[in-house]
Amino acid sequence: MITVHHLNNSRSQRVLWLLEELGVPYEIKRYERDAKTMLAPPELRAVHPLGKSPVITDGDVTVAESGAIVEYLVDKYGNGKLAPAPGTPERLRYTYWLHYAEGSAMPPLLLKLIFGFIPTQPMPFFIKPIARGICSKVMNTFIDPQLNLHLDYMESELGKSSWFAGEAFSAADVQMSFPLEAAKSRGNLDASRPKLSAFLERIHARPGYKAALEKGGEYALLGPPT
Ligand SMILES: N[C@@H](CCC(=O)N[C@@H](CS)C(=O)NCC(=O)O)C(=O)O
Repeated sequence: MITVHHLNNSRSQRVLWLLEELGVPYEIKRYERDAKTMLAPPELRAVHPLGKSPVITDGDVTVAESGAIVEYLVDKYGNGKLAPAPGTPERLRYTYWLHYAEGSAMPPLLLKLIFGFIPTQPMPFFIKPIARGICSKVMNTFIDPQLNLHLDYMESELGKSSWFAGEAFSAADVQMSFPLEAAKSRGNLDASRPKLSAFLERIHARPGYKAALEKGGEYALLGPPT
């Protein structure tokens, strides 16, 4: 039996969704973020040394890192589902988006989270305006322009085909859901990008997505922009 080590409000929601789409049974072991630091609890390090989510165990196999988990599950349990045939142009696009989601799209989104967080932290009163000034400069001159560059690119790519890898829904779309949901919740993705907005609406309407959400519990990335 596959166990998903599931951290609340995290990327492991995407793994639950993939398993629902594949129709593979699984169990969930739940972990709660520290309310102050937002870090995963130390027990997750007993499963994998980095203690990050997602991580799955399948018998005596442990797999961490979302992209690797997606590849493992689709290869082992997909029976040809959710991945374009090897050697096709769609397969190359599939591999590209599978890596792009964490390798290129997430870093500026993480920076946005951190640089938005710094000015809210306790610090001597005379430092606060300086910290706020530096963070807003980095946000305006680097982070938001980079995010817009990526969002424009993704918007134009979704103008070429219905889904990221081509005309068929694939696990690359599952992998791409997290950066797009994060971009929406961080205020960078709105109706001015209709293809990406429609993509989010389409995935959120899928029965597998809804079933995973019900099982996973709270997922703040679907809430109002923060
Ligand atoms: N690139 C990794 C990122 C893993 C990651 O940073 N996960 C976050 C949750 S979305 C986490 O575990 N945060 C809590 C912590 O760092 O302690 C992946 O896709 O698996």
